[in-house]
Amino acid sequence: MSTFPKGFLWGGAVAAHQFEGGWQDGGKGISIADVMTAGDNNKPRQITNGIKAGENYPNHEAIDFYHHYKEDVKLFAEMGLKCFRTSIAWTRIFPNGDEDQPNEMGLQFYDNLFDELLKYGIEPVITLSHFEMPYHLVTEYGGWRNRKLIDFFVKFATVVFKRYRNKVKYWMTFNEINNQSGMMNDWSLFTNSGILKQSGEDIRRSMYQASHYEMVASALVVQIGHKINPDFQIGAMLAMGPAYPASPDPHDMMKSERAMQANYWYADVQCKGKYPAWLLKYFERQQYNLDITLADQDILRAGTVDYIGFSYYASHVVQASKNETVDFMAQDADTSIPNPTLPTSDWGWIIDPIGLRYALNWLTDRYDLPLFIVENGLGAFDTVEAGQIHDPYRITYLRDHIKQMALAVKIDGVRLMGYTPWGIIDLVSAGTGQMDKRYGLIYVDKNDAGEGSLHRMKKDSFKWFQQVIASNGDNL
Ligand code: P53
Repeated sequence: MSTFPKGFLWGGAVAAHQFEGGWQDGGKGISIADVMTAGDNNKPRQITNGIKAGENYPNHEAIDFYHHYKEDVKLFAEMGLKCFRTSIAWTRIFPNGDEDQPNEMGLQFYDNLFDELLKYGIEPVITLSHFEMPYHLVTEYGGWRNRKLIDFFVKFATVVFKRYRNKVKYWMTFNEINNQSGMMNDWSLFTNSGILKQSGEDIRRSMYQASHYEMVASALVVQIGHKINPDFQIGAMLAMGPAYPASPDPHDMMKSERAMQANYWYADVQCKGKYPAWLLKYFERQQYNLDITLADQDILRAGTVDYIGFSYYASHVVQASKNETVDFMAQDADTSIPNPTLPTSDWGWIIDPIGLRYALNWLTDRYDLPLFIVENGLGAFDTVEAGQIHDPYRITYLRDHIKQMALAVKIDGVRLMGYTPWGIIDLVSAGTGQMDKRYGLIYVDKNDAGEGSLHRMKKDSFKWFQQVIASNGDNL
């Protein structure tokens, strides 16, 4: 008997803005991803003030899935995928975000896509908001600083819940909602919340306020979704990267605990329906006076999620600085140090399969909910040799993580719903805007400069994953 339950959701994950392209097709509006330029390992992506001539905006065309979806879904079916995680581009449905009526052509596109998936028995798994909100909501409303965004998001979610109520069962509200917690860079506040720092702004306060509105919006749509279809499974979505203490020094241990609290309080709110005590104390000390009403608190309590979806790429090591204060916001990048016991990817991400088992245990202990690994994978350079792509490094990465996942299920009793490796097909990197940071099991001929035929090719990892799925994870 195999380790994984019957019906385990083996799949693949992407996000609309990173692979669809067709940025102006079918009445689509401009999203925040459409104003981000290409960067690389050393050069951050720029967020431009609108679309500027002569800039390279990699998400505009991406891999043009919009016009290749039939061919690509056929490949997913050949791989044996049981599910496919993508997002619905908000700007296809509400191009500016504040319209009264949805855009029928956008709705039709996702009908076509879901029908195509269901034709092969592939279950769609849908993220409502994955770093691609309407840009208009940034310029006109200040992004998620503004309470009005709750209404716009709820309207969008309600429209798609109703439209796809018989086609989609698995949903997630906000992708990696906790990315912004560390405010490591401008990127995470912009992609999560459509916030660009204004001069004189207390950006931490804005981050907490925006996060609060997002969690209220999330809790509202959980309730609305369950009314529309009681079978809906609506999850949170976290970026999970456990923090390890740099040494047995209790200061380091406390620091790593703080880092975890500061990163995962979103899950406290979304799973338990209320803010953790330490954070309320922090708000008080900071005299933030956030707009958190009693009605909001009722909504949060009534709108807890059905499961936790999460991404897992890497773990982190944190070190207490000298004269550590009692400030719980311990997420600044300079506290993160290398892990001498583990290798890293070409982009410097620590490779730590056991950390995945740790994450599965930690989340289960803390929230006792079903878990869904909705992103995991290796961003790497691939080379095409005589029409083939040999990617043993990617196979090793995925295999080692699946082994740990199996232990978590078999030995630890973790309730795991599925596993969807990130970037099942090569796509635009969210962090760097690159094409050459490849995650796919399917290769797409396109490079960082935007050149290439867009031709698709199976990598060695394609065949490997096909047999993993066919054996329900036994044949690794
Ligand atoms: P890229 C940072 C840390 C953890 C997850 O990332 C992250 C990021 C963003 O860099 O994002 C998730 O493309 C995200 C995806 C993204 C993927 O990880 O920067 O949900 O949209 O593509 C991989 O290599």
